[in-house]
Amino acid sequence: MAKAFEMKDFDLTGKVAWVTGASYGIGFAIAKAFHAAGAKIVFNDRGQEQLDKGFANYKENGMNDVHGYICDVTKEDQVIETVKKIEKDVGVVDILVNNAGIIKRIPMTEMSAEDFRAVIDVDLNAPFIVSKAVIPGMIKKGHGKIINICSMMSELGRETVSAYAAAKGGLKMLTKNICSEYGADNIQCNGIGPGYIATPQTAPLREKQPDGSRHPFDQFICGRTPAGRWLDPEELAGPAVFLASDASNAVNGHILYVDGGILAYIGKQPK
Ligand code: NAP
Ligand code: GCO
Repeated sequence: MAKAFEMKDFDLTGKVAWVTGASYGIGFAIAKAFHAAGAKIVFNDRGQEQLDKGFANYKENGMNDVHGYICDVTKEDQVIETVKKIEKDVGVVDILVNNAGIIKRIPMTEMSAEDFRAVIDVDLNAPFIVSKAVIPGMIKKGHGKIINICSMMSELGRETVSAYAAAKGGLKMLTKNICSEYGADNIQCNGIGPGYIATPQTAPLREKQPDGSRHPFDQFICGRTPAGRWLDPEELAGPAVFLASDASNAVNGHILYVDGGILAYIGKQPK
């Protein structure tokens, strides 16, 4: 018989949480929320300059106790080395968020195989590499939480994002497979599927036009979102804390779409 629910089931105190690529954007917002919930925060970036910018962002938000490492998540040797450093400096990873990601918006017939592979490498191969590196520690510890940052493109396609959609569709299935393979080790692997979030990654889609008008894509997305607006990275915080906490121990292999209703909505009817 499971124990009775308590609010402390949402508490992350004492947990070691690694959010990949969390110097800014969605990863940063999730790391901030985990910190507020009591977790020890680990983040990484590809170079010292980016890492220092990340530390400055955390410091600006009163987070002086985060741990940061230089690690390109596509490089397995760097990832293995980083896990060793985390385990020595902070502790065995309890919560992993595979957040680091890129997008290249190029019409498919104009996209080079190299560009396609580069997106798959960060958005799909890296979550495999990093999850593979942290799962043994989670098994030894007897529990673990993996959260993969999926996308609307885990379910839908659109022009110019073939590589990204292929990666995020694959990430949805990798999530379900980790659930299937390691659920017996008390590891829960779920996804968060953000809608359209105002971060540097989507800045080009919100840029003002030369005549000062709104970007056509900006208008399009607001028409596809019931609330008629872009979402803020902070709006992913609560769902992420839920999936990282004991409150979700019976949730596994699920993609939680935090999209303001985009996937449920045919779109605003033209006036
Ligand atoms: P972002 O602002 O572009 O931030 C991406 C982060 O990933 C950056 O910190 C970046 O670091 C890091 N990164 C990229 N490649 C890396 C690598 N090889 N090794 C280590 N770190 C790497 O993106 P975002 O909007 O916050 O998105 C974060 C995640 O959410 C991505 O997986 C994205 O696909 C997904 N997502 C975004 C949206 C959205 O609307 N924004 C919606 C759904 C899903 P550098 O500074 O070094 O590049
Ligand atoms: C795009 C956007 C999207 C968002 C996100 C939607 O070009 O369509 O970048 O892909 O980043 O993934 O969930």
